[in-house]
Amino acid sequence: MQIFKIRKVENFCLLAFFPHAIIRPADRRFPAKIRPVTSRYPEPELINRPNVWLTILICLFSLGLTQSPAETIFSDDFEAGKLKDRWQEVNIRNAEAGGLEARPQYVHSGKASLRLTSLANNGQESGSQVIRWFMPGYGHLYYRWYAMFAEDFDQGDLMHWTGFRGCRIDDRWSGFGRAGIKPDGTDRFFTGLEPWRDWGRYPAPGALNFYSYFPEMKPDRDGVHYWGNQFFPDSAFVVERGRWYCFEVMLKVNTPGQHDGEQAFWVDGRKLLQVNGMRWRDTEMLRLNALVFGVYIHQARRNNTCWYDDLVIATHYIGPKTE
Ligand SMILES: [Ca+2]
Repeated sequence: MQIFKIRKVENFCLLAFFPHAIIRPADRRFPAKIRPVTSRYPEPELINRPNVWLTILICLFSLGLTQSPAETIFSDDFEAGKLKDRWQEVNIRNAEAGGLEARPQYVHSGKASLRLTSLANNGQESGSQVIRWFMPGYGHLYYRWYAMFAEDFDQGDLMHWTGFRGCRIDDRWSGFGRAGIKPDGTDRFFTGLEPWRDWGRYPAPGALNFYSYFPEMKPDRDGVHYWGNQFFPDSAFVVERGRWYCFEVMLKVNTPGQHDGEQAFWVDGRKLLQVNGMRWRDTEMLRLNALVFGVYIHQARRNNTCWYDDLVIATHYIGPKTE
């Protein structure tokens, strides 16, 4: 059974971490189009009625009949090529703020990892992030990765880390931005795995929890803002600095109209939290289709670094590396 809390968050703005959520140029949108059948290949009448096919496809997705058996949809061990070859957004301001890491003590396997640093910014927000989409999206996914926080990591109080996002299948940016606003069931959902210091109760980086946006989330005490609602294991898991962990997160979307969505996370192969009964969405137009790796700190007074390696995103449980 999870402990459910509402985080009181002041004076922060995710929009700065996701600048493209503010400026949404037309070329970043990918409207779903139904390609008309050409006269070159005459088709039966049914095929000339794309709404019928669309309805059938949506029904199949609803019934889970199109879910492939077990599929790895993306992986990155950060060994080859450039980050931009595999991540559609690389929001790393300069070399100091992150990139591929080759120093062996900061690599989990092979010869390279990903380093992300939140640069000191006079107590103002600061972050580095990479984003990978998998459009149009999935209904049930896991992502497994290794990560290590620097020995001197100390975010102060508030930060954001990694997260799955649900965007509309016709707008891959719909899941970004709008911090403090409750999703309406058709625009977005989000769940981050994050360390939480609870205002100094836990040593940096803090205790792991889900930080989630969904249509039934609870408001802040001011009754106006909706900051991410937090889900904790029964026993707090406080992340240690300077060592690698294997993390894994599962998210299952709900059937529209039902509370059958889920989320769960594991550390080093041990399941620490399972949350059932989630209503993430009210339409099939909203699916699980983006992953963000990032280090974002609300009041950045110093540099804070985290390393990532051996990421796999799959339709099945992955677990720690065995070789
Ligand atoms: Ca590697």
